[in-house]
Amino acid sequence: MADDADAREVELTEAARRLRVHYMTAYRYVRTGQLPAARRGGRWWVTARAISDFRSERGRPRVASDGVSGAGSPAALVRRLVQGDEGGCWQLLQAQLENGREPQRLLTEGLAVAMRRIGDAWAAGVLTVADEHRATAVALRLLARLGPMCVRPGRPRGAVLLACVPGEQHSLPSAIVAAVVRGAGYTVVELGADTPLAALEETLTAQHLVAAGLSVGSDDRLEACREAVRTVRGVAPTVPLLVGGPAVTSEQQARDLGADRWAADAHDALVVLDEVWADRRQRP
Ligand code: B12
Repeated sequence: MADDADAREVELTEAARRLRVHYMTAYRYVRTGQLPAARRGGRWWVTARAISDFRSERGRPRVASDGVSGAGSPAALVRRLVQGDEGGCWQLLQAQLENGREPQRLLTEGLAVAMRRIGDAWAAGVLTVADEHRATAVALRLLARLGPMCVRPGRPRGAVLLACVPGEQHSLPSAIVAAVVRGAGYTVVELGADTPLAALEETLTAQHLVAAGLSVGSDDRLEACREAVRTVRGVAPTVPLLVGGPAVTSEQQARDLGADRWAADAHDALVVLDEVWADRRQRP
């Protein structure tokens, strides 16, 4: 009886509710190996036992909650990003690489976490828009260094379009997705920040795609996202469409925007793309 109840699985959204944390926090626990979960049907599943174990172990530190431990805590990275100190940032990241940390992880659990903290500090009025711009400029150069290191052996997997919706200036989130997806063998057609609808149409007609992805950074761009989704559907109705970004925090929200799939971060985007790719290969 007790074993059955322990083994019963719930979706990660429900696990987050039971742990009283945001979905993205629970997701990061999964990603950093703190909360065991299984992926099925594009969703994460957690056993009741794993949730209660997590709760009871919560007091005992295992790894830093953001997955970055040892040399180069996010606080140090945040400080150097805001100072515009690229050399200092690279020193921290290089120490992590020498510690055996994967470049993909440094992007999604190092740089991304540091940038999110900068966002929280901006929202709290501690940092300015200028600080955000300075940090992003350095982060993009660090991405240019780490990106090529993300390449893993394997066969080429077709082309994926990635674009920020019209008016969207948050370029780093989708640039990180592009680096990780490119590293996994996909050809990424990366259109970057503020992609006009006409450029989307032109690329969709010119390119045979495995999938397309739209990135949205803030709520004021969600309407532009709906319009971009309509444009993609109009030109390439059979191309699977993913939506993600700081302003899209759930599968349901992505589907409400008209997309087929959502992913919380670059790793999840790769899992979803591999599912889409495998699915398309099976269809005649
Ligand atoms: C730097 C920054 C800026 C810079 C951008 C500079 C640049 N060239 O990129 C500037 C100063 C321009 C800016 C402007 C604004 N910003 Co700003 N910005 C940020 C900040 C601090 C970092 C962005 C970043 O790089 N994030 C880190 C990356 C890596 O994000 P990530 O979510 O981990 O990315 C992963 C996933 O989202 C996913 N993903 C991303 N794209 C895609 C696409 C697909 C298809 C898929 C499947 C997955 C996927 O994978 C990524 C990698 O793992 C964020 C803080 C934050 N939490 O992100 C605020 C933030 C995004 N900004 C915010 C806001 C409100 C604004 C402004 C509206 C402020 C204003 N009033 O002017 C404007 C809007 C501008 C616009 N829409 O274009 C809010 C958004 C809140 C909301 N939901 O609306 C945030 C969250 C800050 C906060 N805490 O409130 N910003």
